[in-house]
Amino acid sequence: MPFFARSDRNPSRRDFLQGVGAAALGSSAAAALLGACGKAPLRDFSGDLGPMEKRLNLYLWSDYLAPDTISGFEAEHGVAVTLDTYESNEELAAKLLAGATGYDLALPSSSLFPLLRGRNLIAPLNRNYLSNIGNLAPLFADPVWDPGTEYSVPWGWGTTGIAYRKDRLPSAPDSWGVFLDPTYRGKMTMLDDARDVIGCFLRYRGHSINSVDPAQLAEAKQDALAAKPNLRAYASAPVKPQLIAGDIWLAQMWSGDAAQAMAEQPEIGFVVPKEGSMIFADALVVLRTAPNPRAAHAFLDYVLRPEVAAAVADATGYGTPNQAAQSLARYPRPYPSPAELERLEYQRDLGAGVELWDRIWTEIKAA
Ligand code: SPD
Repeated sequence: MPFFARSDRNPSRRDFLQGVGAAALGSSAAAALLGACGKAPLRDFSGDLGPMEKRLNLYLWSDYLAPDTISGFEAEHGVAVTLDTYESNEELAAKLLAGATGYDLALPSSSLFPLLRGRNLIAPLNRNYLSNIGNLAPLFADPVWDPGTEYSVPWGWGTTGIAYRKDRLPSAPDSWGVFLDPTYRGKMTMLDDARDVIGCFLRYRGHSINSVDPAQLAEAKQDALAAKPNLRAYASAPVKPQLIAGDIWLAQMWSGDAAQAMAEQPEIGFVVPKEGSMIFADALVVLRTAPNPRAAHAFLDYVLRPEVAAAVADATGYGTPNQAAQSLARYPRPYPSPAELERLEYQRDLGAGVELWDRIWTEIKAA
């Protein structure tokens, strides 16, 4: 099955944040910067965007830029960039659904895209300002979540696997079942992400990571509950320093974040378990309330340049959707082969099943 290429679509996206609510709204440095919730007009950016604004406000996943991505853009365009970061799709969506304004660009994962689109939170791109959009690989120019890249510019892609300390384990872990084994109790973490935790236990039991079958989800929940006492925490980006220091030996992790840790600590390895795993893509979107749409489009066009995209891929360890960047990257990550794709599943919209997933995740976290 193709993974990023358009194959099937499920437009009946439900709010996967039901139940997350205001509790998920972390305080952010941007709070002071941002305007009153929900007061900004929903704009259309199809016409002339006028002169370049002096500011650009980004809201992105943490650790997802090259050191000079922002400074290079600022120097070239005379625009002052503000960067705020988040650690999960839930955090991003909760903030946007609560009506936060002031941001120009955000970087959701493809699995979140239908919700943002369905809620009219993101605007179609104005291609008159995107001279470099043709640099995208065909696989990403017409992706399943956004046919024709009408609303999004793919940024990076990766897989979910297990990062581990080679110097602490006798051999590489090869199964999601390692988290059920108390041998490494207290030395393991899993991602603070429902799709990844429940998804991996679904795969462990031979099911799809996108299953909404109540019986299969009940099985995955039991596994997650059985694994929980063995875990130090559910943690995403913050676990990297602990893995590098040797305080954590096994961590469910996204491939790029694992590559960043491996660059600092050669005793770290990364595997995709034999049962298979998930593959994801993250893509930049322009928010309907963007106060600086011209600068937002200029940034999109800037990061679509091969050399800028290659630097991002090298710095973050994630694959680049930019075909022109592949030959420039120092550490190119080839797109998965058909054989690899048989073990990887693209995270899809859960439809109405999102309510059950959300309830199960809430119960796992509360246990
Ligand atoms: N540090 C950047 C992390 C990006 C991870 N995005 C993938 C989310 C998959 N659920």
